[in-house]
Amino acid sequence: LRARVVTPVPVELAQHLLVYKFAIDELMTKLRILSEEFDFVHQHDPIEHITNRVKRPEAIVEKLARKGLPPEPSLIAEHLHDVAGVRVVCPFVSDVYRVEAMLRRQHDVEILRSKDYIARPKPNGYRSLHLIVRIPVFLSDRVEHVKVEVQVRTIAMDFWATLEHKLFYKFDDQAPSDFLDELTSTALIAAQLDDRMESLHQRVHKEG
Ligand code: 0O2
Repeated sequence: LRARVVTPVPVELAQHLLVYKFAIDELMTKLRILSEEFDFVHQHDPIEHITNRVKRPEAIVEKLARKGLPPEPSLIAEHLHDVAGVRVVCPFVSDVYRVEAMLRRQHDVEILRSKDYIARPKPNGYRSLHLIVRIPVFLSDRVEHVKVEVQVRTIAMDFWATLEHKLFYKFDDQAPSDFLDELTSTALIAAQLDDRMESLHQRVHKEG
């Protein structure tokens, strides 16, 4: 078992995190509307499912410490991009870019950063589209512009990333190289599966 380092969390930090939950709520509503409306118009839902999480306060304090920063709530907005996280799982690769395009068209969603690990997978084979977006959250006395990390990926990418995370974690970052090679080769299989499913999807659209 991994030894857990217990990190003290200031009370103000927990309170500060509420606005990240609201940002997730806003974005979830936007994504649900896009999913339902696109399905209604095109008889195809580009979103299979969506999950979300607010980073645990302990993990925030640890990440700030890794960057050499104290656990000050005022430092979070500038230095951490993934306090609020939304993961959108799509049936096909074309849907990943469709979801991105639909988000880009929303005037109140600013896309601050985009990393395309599908076009350029990580060396271990990890694929996903990562967006850092900023959306307004209307509070009782002010508007806050809050960052959310959005990971958009296919079912196959999600399957691989979820299992890779589980398997890698067991080795405490010290996995043997043949194990890592095998994991990377399974990522290629997932990518081939996505390509073949995409071809079938295109065929259904042409012939259907
Ligand atoms: P968790 O628990 O998912 O939050 P930054 O966060 O911006 O400082 P970086 O390196 O720019 O760091 O982030 P990156 O690589 O764009 O995205 C980090 C997140 O992507 C990770 O969050 C994972 O969710 C996911 N991810 C990136 N690489 C891999 C990978 O090789 N395997 C798996 N399974 N997931 C990956 P966290 O913070 O690690 O964890």
